[in-house]
Formats: sequence, C-alpha cells, structure tokens
Amino acid sequence: MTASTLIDRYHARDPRALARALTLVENDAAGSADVLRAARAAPHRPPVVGVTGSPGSGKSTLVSALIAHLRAAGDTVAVLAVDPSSPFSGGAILGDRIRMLRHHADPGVYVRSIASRGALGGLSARTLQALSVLEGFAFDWIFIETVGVGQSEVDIAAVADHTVLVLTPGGGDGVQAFKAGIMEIADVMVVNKSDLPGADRVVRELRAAQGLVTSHGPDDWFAPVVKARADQQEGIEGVLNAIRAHRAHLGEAGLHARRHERARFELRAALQDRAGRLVAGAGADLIDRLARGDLSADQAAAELLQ
Ligand SMILES: Nc1nc2c(ncn2[C@@H]2O[C@H](COP(=O)(O)OP(=O)(O)OP(=O)(O)O)[C@@H](O)[C@H]2O)c(=O)[nH]1
Ligand SMILES: [Mg+2]
Repeated sequence: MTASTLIDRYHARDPRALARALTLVENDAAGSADVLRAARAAPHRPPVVGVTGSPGSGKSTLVSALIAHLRAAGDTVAVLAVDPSSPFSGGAILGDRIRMLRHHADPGVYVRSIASRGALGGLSARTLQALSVLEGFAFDWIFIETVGVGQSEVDIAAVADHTVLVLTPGGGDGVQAFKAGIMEIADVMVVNKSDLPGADRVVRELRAAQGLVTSHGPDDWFAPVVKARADQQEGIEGVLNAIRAHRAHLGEAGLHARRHERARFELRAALQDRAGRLVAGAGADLIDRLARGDLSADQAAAELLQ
C-alpha cells in the first residue's frame, strides 16, 4: 500500500488503514510524516482523556465502564493503553487486554497498546504521534491509560485535555496524592472501589485538602471528586459529567492552550530522544575527558551538539 493509498483509506475510516498508520508512526517508518500530517490536518477534535492512578486502582475497569456507557449512547471510542514495559508492572498489559475484551467485537471501539519510554512510564514522542493518528480518525472519545508510577502521571497531564485521577479508599491514597502533589494535575478525581470501607472519608479528605489550597482565583477549576464503583458500572455518568464540565470550563481558549502545552511536551520528548541517541554515540574520548574533569558536562554537551 503506498502512503497516499493508505491516507485515502485512513480518511475513509478503514480500520486496517488505521492499524497500519499507527504501526507506521510508532516505528517512525517511511511515510510516517505524511500520515501524521494527514492526521493532524483532520478537523476532528475529540476529547482526549488521560486516566492515571496507582496500580490496581481500577483504571482499566473504569475505562471499560466508560466505554460501555458511551457506546450505549452511540459514541465511538479509542483507547491508548500505555504499557510500562518494566518488570514491576509487567502484568498490566495482559490484564488490560482481558478487561477490554468484552468490547473486542465492537467496531466502534479501538484499543491500542503501546510501550512506554523506560521504566518510569513516561510518554514518548512516538506515543504522541499515535495519539494524533487516533484523533484524526474521528473517534468521538479518546482515553489514554497510564500506570501512575513516576513520570507518567505528570506526562499525561501535559498531553491530555482532561486528566482523571483514580484513587481508592484505604491505604491513605487521598492523603498520599495530596502530599505527592498529584492532586494538582487532576481535573477530575474518582474515588473508585466505593464499595470498600472508607470511601466517604477519602472523598471528604480530598475536598478538605482542596479547600486548603490558597490563592484560588474566581476562574479556577476545582477538580470534582466523584465516587464510583467501576466493576458494577456505578457512578460512571458522574465521571462523564465531570469531564464534560471540565471541557466546558476550558472552552475554546483553554483547549487551545492545552494543545500548545502538548506540542511543547512533544518537542521536549523529541529532543530527549535525540539527546539520548547523541549520548549513546558519544566517543570514548569525550566521556573520558568528562569523567576526568577536563570538561564540564555543559561543555561536553556543547561539543556533542556541534
Ligand atoms: N471492589 C472493587 N473492585 C474493583 C472496582 N473496580 C475495579 N475493581 C477491581 O480492581 C482490580 C484492578 O482493576 P484494574 O482495572 O485492572 O486496575 P488498573 O488500575 O487498570 O490496574 P493496572 O493497569 O495494573 O495499574 C480488578 O480486580 C478489578 O476487578 C470497584 O469499584 N470495586
Ligand atoms: Mg490497567
């Protein structure tokens, strides 16, 4: 298939062309620039919802419940499941596959798993390209699930229009989130597993913690705290309404600003990729001079860039 045939079929919403286009941009293969340009020129702007939270908090179950809800209303959905290919969360991807399986035969749902950059689960430039290809395919909604370890939850907030933080009762999850500064990235907070004891307390704690944050302007967004029981489809409408409310709050100007933030993130990711390749290819002599102290890291960097 030539690049232009592929793009024609992609525009015609052929699912095989979508899969092909995604593989192309994920591998930075020949023709990927053309595909990417076509995807980004598309007029569609589906909401991009990032879902993050501790391992096992119920992110995949929640996304699956949201899909069921949206499909019932006739909306199409794509999911980008970012798999941190690290040993300590190695089981995630299999679990995701199994949980999303009930949507498997539905052509209105597309699930794509993609490896993340390194053990910290950060998003790579290629992941963002895949996201653009999904956006251009005119899905009504796009969800990105990342495991909330290290870099990924900060990354997701820079990339998504709406960041949903999934918390659970017990384990001091709410307080933990507050301390770690994770609450600041959340546009919507979901207290999932509300069937477990302590859910109402976590909700109260989160709301109280929000109240402690000073210097709020009149236009500031207070992330709604929504209770849910994802495995039973409970509270899902509330989560969707909170996302919709945040979209309305952002408005055109806010969404525009988020797109620019994403572009900046993508540029940084691309530069980091390039820097990594430069360092990998650095001569032994340069490394030796740096190690001996003949050269500062800054000077060595300048030399590499030349
Ligand atoms: N009791 C209870 N269990 C739930 C609820 N939602 C999800 N679970 C269960 O929690 C477990 C983890 O759910 P997942 O959806 O895989 O969680 P996750 O956050 O995607 O996990 P990772 O991707 O591995 O980080 C599963 O056994 C779910 O069935 C809930 O509302 N209540
Ligand atoms: Mg999961």
